[in-house]
Amino acid sequence: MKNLKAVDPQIYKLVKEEEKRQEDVLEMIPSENYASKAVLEVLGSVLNNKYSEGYPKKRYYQGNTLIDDIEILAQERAKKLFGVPHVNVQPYSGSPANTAVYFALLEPFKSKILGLSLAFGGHLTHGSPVSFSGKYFKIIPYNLDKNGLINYDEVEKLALKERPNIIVCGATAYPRIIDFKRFGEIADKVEAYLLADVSHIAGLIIGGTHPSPIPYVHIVMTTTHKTLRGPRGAMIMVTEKGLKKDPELAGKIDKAVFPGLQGGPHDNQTAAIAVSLLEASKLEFKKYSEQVVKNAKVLAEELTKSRFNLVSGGTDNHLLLIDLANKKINGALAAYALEVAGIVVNKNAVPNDPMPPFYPSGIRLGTPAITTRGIKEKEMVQIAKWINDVINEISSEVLPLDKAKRSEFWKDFKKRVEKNKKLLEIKEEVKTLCSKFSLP
Ligand code: DSN
Repeated sequence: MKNLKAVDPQIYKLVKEEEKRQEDVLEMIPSENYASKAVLEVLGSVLNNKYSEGYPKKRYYQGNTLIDDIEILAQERAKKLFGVPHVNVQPYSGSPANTAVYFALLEPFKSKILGLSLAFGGHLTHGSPVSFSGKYFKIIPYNLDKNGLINYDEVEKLALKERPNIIVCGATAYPRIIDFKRFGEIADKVEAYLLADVSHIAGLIIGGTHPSPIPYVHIVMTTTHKTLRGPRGAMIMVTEKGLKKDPELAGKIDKAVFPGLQGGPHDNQTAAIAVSLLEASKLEFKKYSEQVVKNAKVLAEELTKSRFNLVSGGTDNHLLLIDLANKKINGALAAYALEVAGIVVNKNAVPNDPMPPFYPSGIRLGTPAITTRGIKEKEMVQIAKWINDVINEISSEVLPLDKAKRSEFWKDFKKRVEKNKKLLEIKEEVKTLCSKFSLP
């Protein structure tokens, strides 16, 4: 990055520091990953410079012959890999992609969306009242049962009662296999469109470690940067079943993305999606996907041995959701202390969480990024031990229930944690482990 260094030393320095941070810590936020050098190269290429409103062979600007080839390659690779007849690779990211699906199929202030509520692991765009999805459409949220599992009978009852126009299946914090077939039957019964948001598990679906929704749903949306390990971005896929229900579906989706919602696609992002789809078609990616799940299962077993309370009792995929109530530690405090020790996770609400979203009772952690580094079961045992040690180390810390006292407490807590000897020792051990597993 010699040019960046010369032009903007401040940004250069920050990027280099971030590179070092990413090298030295265990990135365990389950939605994060490390894209390959090839993906990063094409993101930083001259493709950034082009405008190409429209779709291949139907552009509003000149000079797009090569961009057409790139977008067609991305489309063809996605179609082959997922087994779908139509794909749109232009959405800037997951939220705009879900927005486009709703705009294509629903009427504002009238249509109903049945989706997993945010507090139980759904995404903001699945109908949270604080997002456009909850403001512009009528929301029918479903929750998880007391074991932290989707209760398909309850979803069906709700669907029969409310007759939603669209049902969204998919989550951001659900550690178990999603029964897409069952969702398909429910949607068919009430004649609703069924959208699978597989952003978290797309890489597992490609790798064969999570069942595919394709035969059962009408539309599949995925971001491209989580388990799929590509650039930031998203794709909307229309299935055979979708085209059978609505022969106009592909056109409606495309029109909703452009010109409905977006302007010119980010062509460097499109090319990077194409590259990551090629990478995901290789045997190594299948092995990667299997290792992601193996690592998560070992972590779940080891943490359970240390009396961590895993929502749903374990994991089938890449992530774990831990309710820390029995450890008497708030999720926000735990996430902060873990970061000081070099283990980066996120605080997260747990089902029926009595605490507010900024100070939730749990943490969410996952294995996609550390598995990309080459970390395997043996290291997972050590990582579980470190997590347990960190939580034990802060076990006397109690977040004040009185809101007014919280900011003072936070300041002191941070100071205490940042100079905690044990945490700083773990940080060094984590760094040593990380030095043996280089980034792509
Ligand atoms: N921010 C993503 C996640 O962490 O799951 C969802 O968009």
